[in-house]
Amino acid sequence: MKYIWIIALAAVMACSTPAKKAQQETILAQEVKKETQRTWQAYQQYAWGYDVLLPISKSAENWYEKPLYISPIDAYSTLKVMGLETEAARIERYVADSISFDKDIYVKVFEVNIRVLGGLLSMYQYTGNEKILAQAKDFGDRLLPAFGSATGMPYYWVNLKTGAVKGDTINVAEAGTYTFEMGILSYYTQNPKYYQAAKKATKAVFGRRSKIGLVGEVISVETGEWIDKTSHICACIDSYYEYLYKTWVMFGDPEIKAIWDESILTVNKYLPEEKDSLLWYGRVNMETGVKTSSVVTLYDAFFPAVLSLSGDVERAERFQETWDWLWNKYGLEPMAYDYSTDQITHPVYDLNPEIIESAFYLYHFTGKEIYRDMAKKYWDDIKTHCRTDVAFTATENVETKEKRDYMATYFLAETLKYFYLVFMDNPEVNPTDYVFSTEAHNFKKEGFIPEEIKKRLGIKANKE
Ligand code: DMJ
Repeated sequence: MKYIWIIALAAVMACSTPAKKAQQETILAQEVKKETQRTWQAYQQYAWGYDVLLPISKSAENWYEKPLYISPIDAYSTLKVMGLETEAARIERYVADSISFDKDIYVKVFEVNIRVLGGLLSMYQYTGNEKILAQAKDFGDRLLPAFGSATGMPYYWVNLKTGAVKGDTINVAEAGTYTFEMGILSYYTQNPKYYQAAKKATKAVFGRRSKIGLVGEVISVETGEWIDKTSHICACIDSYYEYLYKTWVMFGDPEIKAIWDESILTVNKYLPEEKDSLLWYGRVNMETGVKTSSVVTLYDAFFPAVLSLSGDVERAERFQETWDWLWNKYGLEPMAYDYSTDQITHPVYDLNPEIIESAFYLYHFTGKEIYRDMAKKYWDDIKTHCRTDVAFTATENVETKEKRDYMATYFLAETLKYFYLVFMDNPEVNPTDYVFSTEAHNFKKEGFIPEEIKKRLGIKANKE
């Protein structure tokens, strides 16, 4: 009798904890991987040691007077996700043994935080190589002087060698997109100072919200005065919102959650606008909530991903429909578009990932094939219009499809990664088990122990 009970109990347990389905590469995922290998080969052949590949002239470019190796550091996690071990190992060796950030150059704090620091941290997550952590810590320490302003918001530029800063006017994305990378750095180094500096910057933005709860676009880091009071979710603010939610998911900081809760309500109250049955998020004055413009940017397509992650799948699906409509209108997405006049206001497409990222999240959370079909269409269009004989390149104009000689570092870090993942069956790396940085560096939640997070990041429980 006892045995029957044990067998029955085992059967119930087996049913309640179904085994995870094994991941599998579909034919499309294999194609994306092959294209990634081809593109990576081009970087190695024409641009190794430089920041960026120029795929048409088959040459290379640095962002500053000296290289920061941005493409390989940014690309590393994509190569790992695809199982391209030899390629990834070469980057690891290079970063561990051959590079130094002790360079007398001013760098853009926001851009190098998401690309270089984020890339180094994901490299450490994958390798456990202490030399990589030392590089990440060194780089984070070189960024920290930027946060020494009167408000706690970072200066636009910091000199990696001297710690000198300049640029006291920044946009909100540049002020508040640090808690994720700096939080991970605090976790790995067991020193809260990085997270605390980043959180202070985020709180400095939120603390200056208007009476109706909106933030503007551009702010002075020294006085905290708003220089541009336009509120939106477009480029220049976008990732501020993204990091509020992702910081909560990753670290469970209740203070950041409270900021997200209040912000998302306000955003959804003042910004949405329906036109011809499509849902848009426009621009309004932060103090009055009155609409000032209907120009949107392709960056805004990050929002369905964040909405679906936060549980608002219905709104996410509606907003993704809008971006899908715009993509299909031109066969690629324009950088900026006015939905009232139906005019492109900036025609370039720089191989950006956002719409693919959102298709991936929505496919994951809804299981609806339409999202994979969307991604397939984007992939076909990018292959048709942006593929070169060695890699992929930006488009000068989405109407003429004229090419431009530049492959942004996020194409390897984000765009190709999201294509690969949306085409995978049951990907191991998915938005339930991992949190993706704004640059798509994927961190496994399991690797961060809640009690340790609190200690290492200095997170206090909410006051009741
Ligand atoms: C990426 O560098 C990051 O996602 C950033 O937050 C904004 N978008 C670009 C790519 O479009």
